[in-house]
Amino acid sequence: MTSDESLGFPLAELRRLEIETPSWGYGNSGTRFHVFPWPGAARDVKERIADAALVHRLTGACPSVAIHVPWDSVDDWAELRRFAEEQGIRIGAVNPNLFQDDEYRLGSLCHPDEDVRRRALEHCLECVEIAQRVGSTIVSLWLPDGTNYPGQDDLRSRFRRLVAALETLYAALPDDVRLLVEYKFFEPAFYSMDLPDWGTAALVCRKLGPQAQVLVDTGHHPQGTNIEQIVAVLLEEGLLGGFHFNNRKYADDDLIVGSIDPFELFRIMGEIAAARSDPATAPGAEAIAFMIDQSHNVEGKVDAMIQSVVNIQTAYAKALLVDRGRLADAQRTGDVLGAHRVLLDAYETDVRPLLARFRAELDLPTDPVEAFRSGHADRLAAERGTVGVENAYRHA
Ligand code: RM4
Ligand code: MN
Ligand code: MN
Repeated sequence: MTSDESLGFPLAELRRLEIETPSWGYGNSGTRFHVFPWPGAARDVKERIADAALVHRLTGACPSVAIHVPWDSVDDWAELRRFAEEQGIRIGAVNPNLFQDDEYRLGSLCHPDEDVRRRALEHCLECVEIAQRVGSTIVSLWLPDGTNYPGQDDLRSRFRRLVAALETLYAALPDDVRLLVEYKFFEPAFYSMDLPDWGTAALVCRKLGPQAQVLVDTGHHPQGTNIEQIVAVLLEEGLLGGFHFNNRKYADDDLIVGSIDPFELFRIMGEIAAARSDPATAPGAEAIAFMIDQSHNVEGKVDAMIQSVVNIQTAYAKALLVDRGRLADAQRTGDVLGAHRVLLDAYETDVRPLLARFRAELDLPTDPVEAFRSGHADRLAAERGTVGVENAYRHA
């Protein structure tokens, strides 16, 4: 195998892009209408971790797996950590679940009742402990709280409760653990969400301190939002903690990354490439946690995950090809179309040969999606069978 440095630019840079996959993307999932069972889909946490490890073996780019508590809960976390390590990966972000309990009808950390708020906070604190036991440095918080009707609750009081809860949580973080704060503009609540947008998340993180940063889920914005500009501003402010990559057409669709709008993915990765090459923003850009948050309702699980990884690498490879010097010149001289064409030049480059060479140099299959489909899919289906799912209401 070639050493990373000898790969040269842009492959050495591409080699440094590590993408975390989510345990929940490997099991059966669906919409609120139905969950279609998939042959060979993972049935328990160990199979989910094994699938994440397989994705890493086929792509060389996914050395960690995010877990959801309690979906992935076990009695012995140290044993789960060892299991992951034996498979060749580590456990990444720990995601608390504040949305699947009857008492969360009116919210969790922002609930009007103090007892419910306390229990929600205790669950988050438990996740901080779990992070330490599994060797993770990220607790990733998505808050489903909100209201459905004007007047249902007092918006300022809810914000106050949110800040108070997060301050307690923040105080419990060990020095090497970051709290990533995810936002979402609607769903499950429809009138107000307590963390609706990047601005609110950034404000809260600023109040908390440097270990709190914003998590951008690409599916959590209103139609037409300029996500790359959010990314640019957060990078400039040292507040971009990580991503949940997926793609959407209308709502929080959690589709394969880059499947609907590959140009948007390129523009986002372009901001990251630019920030990594700028000494002022490089340290923050190096620490971004690139995670996929995707679920597969009508397609296979593992190959869809690999396709997302490949699409992110493709977008990043193109972003690395942007001629930054020419772009800066065009921008300085006010050459609007010239500047735009510099981006198009990179975007329209066929990077498939480059990526094939990259994978060959690393002794990886040149087409990892195909490698799974022809070499592993049938084996997993034979081993695991096709298992139906009772609960069709899991997707959020
Ligand atoms: C949310 C959000 C979270 C994910 C849940 C299941 O919409 O994206 O990150 O964990 O769904
Ligand atoms: Mn998410
Ligand atoms: Mn989501």
